Amino acid sequence: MLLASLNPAAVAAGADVADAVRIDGVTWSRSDLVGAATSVAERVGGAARVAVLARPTAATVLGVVGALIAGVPVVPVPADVGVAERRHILSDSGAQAWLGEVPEYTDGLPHVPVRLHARSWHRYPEPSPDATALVVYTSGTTGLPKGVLISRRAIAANIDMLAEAWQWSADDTLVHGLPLYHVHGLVLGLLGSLRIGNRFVHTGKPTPHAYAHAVTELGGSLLFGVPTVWSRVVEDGDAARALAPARLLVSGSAPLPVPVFDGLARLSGHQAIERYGSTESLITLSTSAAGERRPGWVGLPLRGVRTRLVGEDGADVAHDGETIGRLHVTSPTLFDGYLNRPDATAEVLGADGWYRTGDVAVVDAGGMHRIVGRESVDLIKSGGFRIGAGEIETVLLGHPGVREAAVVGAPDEDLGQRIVAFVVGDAVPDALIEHVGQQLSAHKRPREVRIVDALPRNAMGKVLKKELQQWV
Ligand code: MLC
Ligand code: AMP
Repeated sequence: MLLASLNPAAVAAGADVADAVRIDGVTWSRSDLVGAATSVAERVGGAARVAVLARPTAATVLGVVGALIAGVPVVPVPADVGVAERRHILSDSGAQAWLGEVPEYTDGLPHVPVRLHARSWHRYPEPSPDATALVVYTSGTTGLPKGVLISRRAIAANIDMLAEAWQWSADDTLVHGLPLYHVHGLVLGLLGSLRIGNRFVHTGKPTPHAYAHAVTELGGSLLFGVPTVWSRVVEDGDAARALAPARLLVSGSAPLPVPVFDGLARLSGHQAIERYGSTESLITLSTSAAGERRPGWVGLPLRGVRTRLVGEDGADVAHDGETIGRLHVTSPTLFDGYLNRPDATAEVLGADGWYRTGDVAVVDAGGMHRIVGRESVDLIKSGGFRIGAGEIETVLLGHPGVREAAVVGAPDEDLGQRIVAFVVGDAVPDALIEHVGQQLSAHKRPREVRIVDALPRNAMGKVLKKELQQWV
């Protein structure tokens, strides 16, 4: 069973926990969560797919868990989504209803509210492990985000692999304040907790104070964050020291800077676990609770994962800790393709079952991996969010005051990278930032728009992004 701790028979037999899930001021016991989510399942059963506006609320938890109990794939929609992105996600995914919170614009879809106090004790058969659990939209270098088909089998396998690596057990209290529309917060954080049976605390925003409070007041033991979260914890100092009683601090979704790793170790006494993955592959590499944690390195393949480092000529490169190659992975956790996009799927997922991650890495003789960067400058990671330069450029070009646009990721101490747009035209920068937020998501807004006379281009007319990065 995917959400093993929610097995109704076991819960009815007494396997209950009074504070299984805490989110947005609501605390669910495990039996209340089973009863309420099953009542949601009864209302969506038979739907092909449902959209959930994934704000960090109890309604989102019920919507996701209820749909999973009924075997209905969930399309998590970013909490801060804009018009164009929302329309694309709804039409591309074929979602038949909004489940959970009422979005501001329903785009003509029916809305199925969830009732926090309703209960049902109906028993649903466990859906096939091959069935799609989630369709998570994620950015490519160009175009609108693609729907990644994630099976129930992949999620279950990933959580079990991580449980082994991190000695993650029902005794843990997992804490995070990350979005519930991406793998990190949703799959690992929420679904992981409901599979393992540990207590789950969502802090709302992942502020240093909230993390410290969750450890000191709620017994938080296993803490998840993107590097921006950990860097802000270190900046705070007191918050970092307050994390000392925790068991494990885990960082992922973007590179954890070495000074942040060192700062956490100095202040909290914890060497953070670093793990690496993607929406398409789930988490494939990690350091472990019992093994070496090396700043700047993301660890070893999890059980069942194999990796290859491929050189320019297509041959494997040496595992000498220095030679850089393209990272390919194969794993029981890989996605089942991009929804409606066999072309895009074939570009990254070979018939041989290897996923071309788009990241470049080195591996040392002991199998430890270091992520060196991405193959494409057009995939930006900002605050742990994956953002395509192309989708922002397309939206900018849709503004009447923009003739040409090019977007780059500039190095940023807090966010890893920050989005900077170079524009030829007569638009006002703030209006363009606002325009992107309205069309895409708030977190895809450029931090900075620079109006320039011309973009640097090569003889073929292609924008020289590497050169633009020097202009920042
Ligand atoms: C942001 N702001 C802007 C702006 N961008 N204002 C004007 N113009 C812009 N361009 C505003 C925000 O709205 C906010 O306002 C304030 O500035 C601070 O914004 P911020 O710097 O972005 O910080 P914050 O909102 O606190 O967000 C930081 C963060 C967030 C770390 C909480 O980036 C985050 O949740 N990241 C997690 C992403 C994630 O989960 N990725 C996992 C992908 S899965 P105000 O008013 O709100 O303060 C994956 C697989 C794997 O990668 O391996 O895990
Ligand atoms: P996403 O699809 O949002 O899941 O983003 C996946 C990408 O995030 C990966 O392909 C990497 O580029 C990056 N990433 C995730 N974890 C790490 C990490 N620990 N170190 C470096 N990059 C990471």
